[in-house]
Amino acid sequence: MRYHGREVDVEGRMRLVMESTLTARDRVGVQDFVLLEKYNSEAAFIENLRRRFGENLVYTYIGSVLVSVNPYKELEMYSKQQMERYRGVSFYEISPHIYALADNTYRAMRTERKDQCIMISGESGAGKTEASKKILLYFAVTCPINEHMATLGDCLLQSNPVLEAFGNAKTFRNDNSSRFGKYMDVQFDFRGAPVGGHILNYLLEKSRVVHQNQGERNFHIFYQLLEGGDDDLLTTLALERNPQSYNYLVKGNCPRLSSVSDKKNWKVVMKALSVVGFTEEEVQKLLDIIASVLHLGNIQFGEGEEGETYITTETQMTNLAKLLGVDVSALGEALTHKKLTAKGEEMISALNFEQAMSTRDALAKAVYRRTFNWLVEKINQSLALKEEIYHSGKGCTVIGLLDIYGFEVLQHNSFEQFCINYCNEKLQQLFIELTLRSEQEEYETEGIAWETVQYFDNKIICDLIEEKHKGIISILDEECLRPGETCDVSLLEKLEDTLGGHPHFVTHKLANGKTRRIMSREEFRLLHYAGEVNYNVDGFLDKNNDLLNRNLKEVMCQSDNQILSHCFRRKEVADHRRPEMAATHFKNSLMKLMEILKSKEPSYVRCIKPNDAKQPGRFDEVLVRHQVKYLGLMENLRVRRAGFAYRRRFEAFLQRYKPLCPETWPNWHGGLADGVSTLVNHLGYNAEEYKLGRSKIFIRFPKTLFRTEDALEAKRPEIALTLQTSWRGYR
Ligand code: AOV
Ligand code: MG
Repeated sequence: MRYHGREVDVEGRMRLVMESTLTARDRVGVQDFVLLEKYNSEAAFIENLRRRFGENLVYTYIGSVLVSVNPYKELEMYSKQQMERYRGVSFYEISPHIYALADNTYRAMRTERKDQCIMISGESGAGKTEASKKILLYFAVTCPINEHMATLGDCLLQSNPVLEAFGNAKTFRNDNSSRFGKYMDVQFDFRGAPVGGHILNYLLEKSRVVHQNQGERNFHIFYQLLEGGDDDLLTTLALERNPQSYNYLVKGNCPRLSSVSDKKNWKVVMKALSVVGFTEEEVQKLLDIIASVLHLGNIQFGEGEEGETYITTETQMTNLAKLLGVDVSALGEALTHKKLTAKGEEMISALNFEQAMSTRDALAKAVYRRTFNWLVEKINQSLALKEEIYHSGKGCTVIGLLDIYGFEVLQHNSFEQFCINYCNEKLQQLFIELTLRSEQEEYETEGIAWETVQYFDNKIICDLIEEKHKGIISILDEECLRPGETCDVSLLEKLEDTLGGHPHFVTHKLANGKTRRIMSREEFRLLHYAGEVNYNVDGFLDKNNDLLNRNLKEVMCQSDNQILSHCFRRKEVADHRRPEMAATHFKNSLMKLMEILKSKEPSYVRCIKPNDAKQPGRFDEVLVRHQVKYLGLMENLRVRRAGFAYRRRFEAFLQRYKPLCPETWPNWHGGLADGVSTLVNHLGYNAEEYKLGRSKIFIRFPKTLFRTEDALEAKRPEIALTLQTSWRGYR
């Protein structure tokens, strides 16, 4: 924030701002909400966001948290020159930027030698993935290079187009929506050069492979292949160019996007695959699989007189088996029959029409999901830290980047949205825990009495979902395991019995025995931190069970496509234990993720979506207010301001203001705390205005600091030289 040509930051540091670095445009509103005069007013908060958004100033701080509003247009602020501008400059010295956050995190890692993580959150389409890419680009461009890993930066960057092609899709909310969660570690050597990377991926939304809602699309790669692949390639894969010829691509009725060129992206992805280290053969095998999924969707069944099913599309079957690298008759058999083991004996039973259709879809989903996991594994091999660096004894430090799928409410919400929104609850919970905790800890270590800020703690919703025995996931698992007839509706009844009356759980049943008309009998509603969502239980049990018939697995593990034989292992077929259910597996992987994040020093980017139309220049206040509310930004601000807006280490404070007191000028020879005390007494601070902690002075009101700055300004001619050295020297 600017004050008489100086900038004051939240840490209580104050420094001169070169007039040339901040233009008049940069000064629109306040660039740190902490400096809002009416910091308690949501209206003032939103007005500040709006004004800055109007000037394309899409970034604003709340202390060290970066708030970002999606501009929905390319801004000229991400150039290499801009990166240079932010390099090594203190956080608050120039206008807020994602590069400033990246740079600050990087330097904190280097100077404190502590692992960092950057958590990016916000609802679907708010700009998380774009933010994470910009951070990665910043590291790739500005960090030194380790000569043993000269191409690592490229690999890190090029992993993105690959993962996006296979893991992103157009949804109602976002034309490039991440349909998987991603946590990426970037490892740096002792000189700060990136030397390795590792990606953890979370629950790909595989149901999209076989079904898309109206106006949505399947994963990008399918359309890219059909648009961009040359004629020879398509002939080898026995594909037609028109996406509408494929059952798995027609449901959303959205073959093309105005915002995306599938043809151009095809080239980008093919190039990226080679940069990341995929061999030509691997790419060929990968495309065989992608094509096979399309063929699989076109396999049709007929029904015999006795209810048995048979395959009616023989040409497709032949193409399919060839691409999957499996025996055509074995595959046909496995798509129409099920192998059961009862009392130690194997039995074969014919599938009816419905069962055959869902078996076919289950295979498509399994093949796609496993191939996606293989992709991530492959990328990880390319990014892996070289042994010699690992063992060089000088230890690496890490910056983790978390970019997950954002909170989403669709017209029809199912198991996938339930998992996605649960994941967002967990992340919000961590934000609350860490922002409040770290603030509280600072007051505690400094011995300062702290005023509690009231906030909504979403732990109650996390518990509702994940608590042992009585949480939704536990009940879901129980229903999946219960012998006898279970169905999605019986699940809903069980949920009602156990959770009816919970303040965040609602169904059509009212407490007085009447029914709530506006809700269907197949839905339950969760009152999430970010809004209400109705989930339709249809398909919950199947999706959670996530089973693939054993005879299909047997066929697949004999594939001569190396990727598939890697994805379907013989030992899995031999293992008769029941694998973890999908939701529980997800829950456990999220728990691990939370531990990883907690072990690192966190920074936050809070992304806001300005409108639902995906359009530039539109700032929908109602929508923004809702996000400001549920992201807890006002509370975040209040916590930052609770009592003390600024804090500053004794030595820095003394160094800067010592010219204002004859006893401390030019040098103070006593203890630091005494020096600061002498100085503020001389300046006439009253007890209300400040507190001395153990190593820092805490100043309650901005005006106190402004007054002191004014005094310094008045003395400036005398002390110009000292000043310059003091602010430059400080970090
Ligand atoms: P998300 O990651 O938060 O949604 P994205 O990062 O994919 O959202 O952003 C959605 C779209 O908004 C992008 O495709 C861009 O068109 C635009 N956009 C976002 N940030 C910027 C920016 N800084 N500059 C220009 N355009 C931007 V999801 O993955 O759906 O939760 O699951
Ligand atoms: Mg995303």
